[in-house]
Parts: sequence; structure tokens; C-alpha cells
Amino acid sequence: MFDNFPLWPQRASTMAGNVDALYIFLIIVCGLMTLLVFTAVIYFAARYRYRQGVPAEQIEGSIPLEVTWSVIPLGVFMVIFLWGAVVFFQSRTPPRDATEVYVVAKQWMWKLEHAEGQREINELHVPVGRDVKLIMTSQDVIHSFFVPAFRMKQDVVPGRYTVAWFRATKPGTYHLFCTQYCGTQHSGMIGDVVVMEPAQYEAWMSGAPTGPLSAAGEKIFAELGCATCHRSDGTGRGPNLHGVFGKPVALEDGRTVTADENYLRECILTPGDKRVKGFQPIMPPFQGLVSEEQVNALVAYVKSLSPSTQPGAATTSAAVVAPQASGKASPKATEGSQGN
Ligand SMILES: [Cu+2]
Repeated sequence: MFDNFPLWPQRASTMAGNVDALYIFLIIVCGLMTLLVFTAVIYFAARYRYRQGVPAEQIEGSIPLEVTWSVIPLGVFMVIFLWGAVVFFQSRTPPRDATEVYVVAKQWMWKLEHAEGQREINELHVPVGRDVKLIMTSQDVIHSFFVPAFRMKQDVVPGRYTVAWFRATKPGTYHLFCTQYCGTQHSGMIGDVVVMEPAQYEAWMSGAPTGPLSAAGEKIFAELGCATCHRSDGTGRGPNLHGVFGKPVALEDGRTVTADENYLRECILTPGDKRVKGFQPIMPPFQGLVSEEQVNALVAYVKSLSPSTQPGAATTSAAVVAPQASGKASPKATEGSQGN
């Protein structure tokens, strides 16, 4: 009956059912309350209407009644709060072993880079049944990554990473929207998320002759001369980056931060802001000198140096140098001439 009149978008991720259940609960609670209020309005309007010759009657308050209509809504609101918090934390906490895709938004397109090296525009291919973590940033204004079938939406903000994740449950092609007004052709900033069977996905993956993103990062790392100071034996003028990702870092100003994607990004672009304790402020800021794609590759490379958080990533990135990196990333500096 409702085949041509769907009330909901397709449910194609593990979060979709949870979000819908909460939403249906909210609709039922709101519906019942509306019914209750209007019934009471009509009943009281009739019961206490003005009647000729009948004097108005003074009605005193009732403590039990007031406690009842305070405690019951409190309980209902606490259920909404707790349920909402659980769904929120689920949707905001990417599983640790998720496949990673870097997203760069710009007016008016989506650029997607798989950690394995594949690059796409306005199309994202993912396997069914695997967790996918999106590490997103924008080249210009605020955009927002919205896949209704996954019940997933996250703003994409210039100057920092935001993170989202999903696990697709049904093969198919789903709409990707930009859902933050971002200029003239905002409505055209759309794309497809293509969910494939694992075997199909493997075939698609092997179709493109590219190396992993971390290998592209390793090449940029060498080209910018980063390796001169960030030595793996710990004797360099910069911190040794092996095993750093995901760990707490003590800063010169006394604070301690976690070395997540955003911290690595900040350290590349504005290294003076959160300088590691015990190191001199000698690293130049790379703000404006490297593209968002290059920053993503560098971050992926540094992450690959911490094998415990990135199972499998370190082995693939160690030796290979991605052939596509030289085209996209074109820093002129040679090793040793810059970046100390
Ligand atoms: Cu946009």
C-alpha cells in the first residue's frame, strides 16, 4: 500500500534502526501528549462552562496532582535523554578497526580518498558489513556529509577534522547530500554511496593501480624533509613519530593531549601551537604550503607508524611508494632542504 509513498528513507546501516526507533518513540510520546492536552481542553471547556445563575466555584490546588504531573513527565524526559545519549554515543564513536576514508569537501564536490589509495569524486564505494570511518575536512566553507539511508550526518568544517562512521547493511546505491548551505551550487553538491558485496568490492579495489594513502604520505614526508628531524631512532631534533598515534603527548606548556588526527593535523600546519615538551620551536608551519590531500596523506602515514592502532596498515606502508602521489602532490623541496 505504501510502496509508492515511503514514510522513511531506506534503512541501510546498523544505526538506521536505532535512530528510527528513537524517532518513532518521540512521535508516539508527542502524539499521546497532544491527544491528552486537547481532550482535557475540550472536557474542561464543557465541564466548567459558564451557566446562567450558577456561581463560580473556587478550586484549591492539589499537591498529589501536581506531583504526579511533574514526576511522570520527568521520567519520560529522562528516558528520552538516556536513550538519545546512547544512540548519540553509538553514532559518534567509530569502532577502532574501521576502514578509513578521508573526505575533502569543496565548493561544490566531494573528494574521497580511501586509506588503500583509491580516489573518487562524488562517489564512495564501500563493502557491505564493514565499519567505515570518515575523516573529513573542507577546503573552503562549512559543508555537511549526509546519507539519509544510513541516518548519518556530520558537518565538514574548514581547518579541522570531523569524524563520522557507518556500517552499511544492504548492497545498493544511496544518496549523498551536502546538507549545509554552501553557495550557489549547493544543491548540486550530491553524490552516491555505492555499497557492494565484499567480493565485488575487492574487485573494485584492485581495479585502480594506486598504493596506500600512507605510502603517498611517506613520500611527501621525505620530500618535505620531515625525516631529517623526525628520526625513527629518537636522535632527531623533532619527536620520533613511531607509536605516537592515539597516545597521550605532554606539551611544553604543561598540558597533555591525545595524538589523534586533529592533533597531527595541527602539528603539521601550526606546529608552534601545541609543541611537544622538550623540543625547540624550530619546525616551520606548513599552513598554506601543503594541500588538504597532502595533510591527509601525512596524517595517514604517521598513523601507519603506530601498528597497534592500525592493524595491517604499517606493513603495507613500509616500503611501497604510491605512483599517483607524485602527480597530485608536487612539493618542490628536496629532502633535507626544508622542514627543520
Ligand atoms: Cu556543500
